[in-house]
Amino acid sequence: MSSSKRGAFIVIEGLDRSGKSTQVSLLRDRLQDAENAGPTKVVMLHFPIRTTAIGKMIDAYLHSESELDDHTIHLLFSANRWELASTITAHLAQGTTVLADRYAFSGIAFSARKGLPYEWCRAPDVGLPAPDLTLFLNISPEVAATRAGYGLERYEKEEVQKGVKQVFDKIGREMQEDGGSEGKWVEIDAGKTKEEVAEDLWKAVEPLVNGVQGSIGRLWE
Ligand code: NYM
Ligand code: MG
Repeated sequence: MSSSKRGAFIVIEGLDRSGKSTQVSLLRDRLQDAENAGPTKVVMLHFPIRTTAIGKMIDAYLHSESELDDHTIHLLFSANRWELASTITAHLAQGTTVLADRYAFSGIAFSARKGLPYEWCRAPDVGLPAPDLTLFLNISPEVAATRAGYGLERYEKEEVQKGVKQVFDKIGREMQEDGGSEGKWVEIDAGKTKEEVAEDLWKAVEPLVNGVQGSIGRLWE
């Protein structure tokens, strides 16, 4: 990698049971032994990061061990990203690829679904390191529900996922129209087989494997 390049920041988004976690792991492995590039250094983050003090509060909420006001939990999810922001930036500057399983887009989608204003939901994430590429694993809530059953976490219900999908679709439309500081948004058909989805993801990611030019963007600035 030439010294003028930095690592790429790649985000994978999608509904629960869209195959995200599987695909993120496959993608990490593939990035690590990308042939032409030589081994790529990759760091994988899964938001929410449940090990920090804030992450533990989020985890308790998701397991319904605590009740929190909708605004409060929204801000905690955002704070959980901000506590990793400088780590992300440092990795990118060192030429490491950062692969995130969920990011600010999940934050907006899951909270706006509850009726919180869209702009209010977006505001706390303004200025976070912006992904170069966001891959949205597109699956209908109906198909997702037929996959091995939902877990016991809050939000893992078909009617919730339907609302979340509507907000994700709005985010996708805006990102595709705008093409601004928040990087590229690419939809991947996640209803295909695991292998086909992995192949489609790889096609989108491969151009970034050798790093990217230019400084790190800031979300919605
Ligand atoms: N979630 C995740 C939010 O509601 N807001 C956020 O900002 C993020 C990052 O947490 N149902 C929700 C989406 C999921 C849940 O995520 C846990 P996962 O990827 O299932 O561990
Ligand atoms: Mg989940």
